[in-house]
Amino acid sequence: MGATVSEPKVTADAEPTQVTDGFHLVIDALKLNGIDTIFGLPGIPVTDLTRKAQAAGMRVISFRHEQNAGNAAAIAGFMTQKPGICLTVSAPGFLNGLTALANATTNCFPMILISGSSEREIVDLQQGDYEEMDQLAVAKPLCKAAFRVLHAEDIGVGIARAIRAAVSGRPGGVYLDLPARLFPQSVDAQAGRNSLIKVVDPAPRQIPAQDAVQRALELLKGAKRPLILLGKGAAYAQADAEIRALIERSGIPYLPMAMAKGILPDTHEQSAAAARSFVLPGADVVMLVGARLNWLLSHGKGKTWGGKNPKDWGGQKFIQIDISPQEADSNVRIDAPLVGDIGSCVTALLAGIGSGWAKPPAEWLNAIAERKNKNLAKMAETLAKNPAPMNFHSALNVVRDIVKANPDAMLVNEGANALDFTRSIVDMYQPRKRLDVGTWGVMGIGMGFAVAAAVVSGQPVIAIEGDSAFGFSGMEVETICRYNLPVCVVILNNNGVYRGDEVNPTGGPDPAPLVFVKDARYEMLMQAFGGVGVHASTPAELRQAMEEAIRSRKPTLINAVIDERAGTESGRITALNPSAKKK
Ligand SMILES: Cc1ncc(C[n+]2csc(CCOP(=O)(O)OP(=O)(O)O)c2C)c(N)n1
Ligand SMILES: [Mg+2]
Repeated sequence: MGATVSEPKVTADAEPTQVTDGFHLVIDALKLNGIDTIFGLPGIPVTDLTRKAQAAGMRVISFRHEQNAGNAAAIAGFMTQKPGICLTVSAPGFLNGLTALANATTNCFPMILISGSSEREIVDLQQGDYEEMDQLAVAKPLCKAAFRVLHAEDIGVGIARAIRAAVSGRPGGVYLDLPARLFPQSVDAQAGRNSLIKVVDPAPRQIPAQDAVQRALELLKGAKRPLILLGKGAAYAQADAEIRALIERSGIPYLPMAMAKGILPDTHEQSAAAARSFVLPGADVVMLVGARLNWLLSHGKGKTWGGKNPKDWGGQKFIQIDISPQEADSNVRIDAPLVGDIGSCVTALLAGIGSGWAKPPAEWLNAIAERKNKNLAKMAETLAKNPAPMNFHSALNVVRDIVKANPDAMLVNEGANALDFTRSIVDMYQPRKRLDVGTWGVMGIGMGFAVAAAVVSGQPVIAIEGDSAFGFSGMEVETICRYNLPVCVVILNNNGVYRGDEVNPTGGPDPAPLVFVKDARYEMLMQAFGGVGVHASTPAELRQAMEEAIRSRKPTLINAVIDERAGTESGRITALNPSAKKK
């Protein structure tokens, strides 16, 4: 810490006193809590904070747009269980970061958005300051907690509260407002050091109640057609060995949600992913592990779950493991809520299961295996085709092989068809390797996630991007080149949103709203900043370029040309889009 204390200052009585200031206290407080990276974008009033943080040994990753810095911070939080830090300037920079903060909160990713802000007196009287905005008030409804620090002596408490709020209980986004005037405030160095807090046990375990564990076990024991559903909460929990033991010792088939893929390898024989539409309506007892019954699971009801009408419940009984006591009954009745952290809950269930647990009835397991094998054979047949031009399947067949050969690589994924096909075709082999659009299905996470994935893991990153999806964060290829990150972006380029063959029905000169410039040369964007750009129109070209990218670890962008007629409107979520449903 001594390194960040400024020069001795000579006071009136000529006694030299060591002083520190707001800048250094923020940096010291973060470092004291093991936070070593800031994702951000400099400008008034945080320019010096980025400089001083770098000088103090922190990794400072500067982006081209705050939303991407925010997404990077959020996914760093997901990967590490430590809050990712996003640093922005006031008003517009803050607002640019806010989308990522709200998305982080929705996805239960721990992050802290730290924004500089303008003069309180002027902001509060609305007298028109530079970048004037009451940022705390704006942020509050969109995140888990929001704090402002006015005095340098309170920085330690402010950072400690922000860390606890971000990672304890259900994780989420926290806003920390640091007004410009805070940074230059000077404080006696010793008093400053004493004001900092090293947060003890920031995410305390939450042990489930024994009667709740019993209730869950009894329900499981009586099940004829049990199913386990793993959500990204299960991935976040880093209880991989316990979860695997629970699944293997109980013999219960499981389904991973997109970001839970890889907790167990997707090739695990108990994975029912290839028989999803069979197991959801067929199961009689479903245990949710860190998965919410939101739209991604059709709210636990309707046809997906065997109900006759969209609002009908399917008759399953549910066990729900969740850290939030408010989650149960949010959509359908939860018969056995199990509230606690996932590691503790799964450990308690394992103890109860013991060694003499009877596997689920063979009838159920055989029926799943039959359905699964049929669907996998059908998929293999489709993947073996080699149409010209390439389609999603023939391109993703290559990606599937590359990921299999490089299971340590991180996989980032966004788009509509580009997302849905990748999720179902590309198997994952390790936990927390797949990072995607999450709960909101938001476009724009791509390059921010890719940068953070590379910075945090040190592993190669493969980003499978729809051409529309890529556009939301595409300028960050410069960031990828600047930091020389081992990121291989593959754009599945079908000339538009969902597909590229739509025409303006009036015959007028404007293109249809969903299509882009035809045959755009996205690879040149990467070349512009010194990276490798490849135009790939066959699976062989794609394979060669991806292999080379992984081998060389050079920033690479592969423009994979996909048949512009290949996509479906809205990908797999046509149910939410009435016009697509009609087609
Ligand atoms: C922030 C945001 N804006 C808009 C959307 C709506 N949206 C969903 S998918 C998508 C793009 C799909 O096109 P592309 O990425 O090219 O994937 P494709 O289906 O063509 O493979 C858009 C714009 C969104 N999900 N998020
Ligand atoms: Mg597209």
